[in-house]
Amino acid sequence: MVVLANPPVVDQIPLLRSPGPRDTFSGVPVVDLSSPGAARAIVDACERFGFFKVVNHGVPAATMGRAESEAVRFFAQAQSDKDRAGPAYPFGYGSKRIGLNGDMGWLEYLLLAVDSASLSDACPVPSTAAFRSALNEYVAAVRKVAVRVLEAMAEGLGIADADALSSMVAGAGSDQVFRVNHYPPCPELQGLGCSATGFGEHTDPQLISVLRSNGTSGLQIALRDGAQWVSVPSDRDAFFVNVGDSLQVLTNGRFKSVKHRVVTNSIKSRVSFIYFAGPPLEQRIVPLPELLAEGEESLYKEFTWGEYKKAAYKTRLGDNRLAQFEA
Ligand code: GA4
Repeated sequence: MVVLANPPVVDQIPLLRSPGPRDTFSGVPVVDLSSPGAARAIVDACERFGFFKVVNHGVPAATMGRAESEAVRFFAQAQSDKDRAGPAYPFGYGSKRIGLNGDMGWLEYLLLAVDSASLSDACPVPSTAAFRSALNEYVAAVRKVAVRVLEAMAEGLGIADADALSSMVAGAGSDQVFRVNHYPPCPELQGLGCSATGFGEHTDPQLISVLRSNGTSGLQIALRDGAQWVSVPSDRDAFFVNVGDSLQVLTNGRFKSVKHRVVTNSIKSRVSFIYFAGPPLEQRIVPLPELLAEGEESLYKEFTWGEYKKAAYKTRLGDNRLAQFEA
């Protein structure tokens, strides 16, 4: 067997086959959030893919654009200036290292805490007024989108309490995290047929994640339980929603958390914002009683979000985090 070493610049970062036009997924479900059919469409998309795109969400393009330009300005700084905003854990700037257990990706990022509807005061990054206010405006807007999506989802699932899901992530003490990712291009790999892994395959632990990126593609989702990876066409005007592990449990497996990853581009940089909607640490994550048929039992052992989060931080990115909680 011939083992080829990675080119030095991407040392330690796993390589992926570069996506081609045939990998493009034309079947991403599109939910028009302003339409009366949204509730049904969300449930359908969550059952089929655990993933969908949201249009007519009402967030002004200027809100997204301003946050993006400020992020680009932040990442364009000298490395020493960015490092001053680190380390990434618990919150701040990080580069290449993801999590605490050795995962690496071709990216730099900001991991930020959200309190109520804005960045947490306890989180000093970003420190410049312009970047902070742009992100606060964005976070307030994306959070509303998450709430509307979860309200429509509850309606589509036929749950009597319209706020059953949304209140978990928007009520007092909810655990909301915001992430700004920058995937620089990796020109060294151009023409080699392979690309650097930007963010390795994983599922998100929370209820849902709401993503917005610039016009550079790179996001891939797994179909048929990981048998096929497809590329999601980028759309800077839309949001993309992932079902996370906690929502999988709340629906007793009716919705599946979607495996996804990011492949870097050899020419263009990708900037993405992801809002992770999590419940308070003490929230019990168990199937909603209304979603259990008579006699149906939970597929999972009971746990709180705090317990799940703690366990998640001991795992590697690609691990099946829910496996240890299966009944
Ligand atoms: C995946 C979703 C979010 O980006 C995140 C990630 C977190 C991190 O980057 O610190 C984790 C990852 C994510 C799941 C498993 C653990 C924790 C990296 C990692 C290896 C912020 C989150 O909440 O979980």
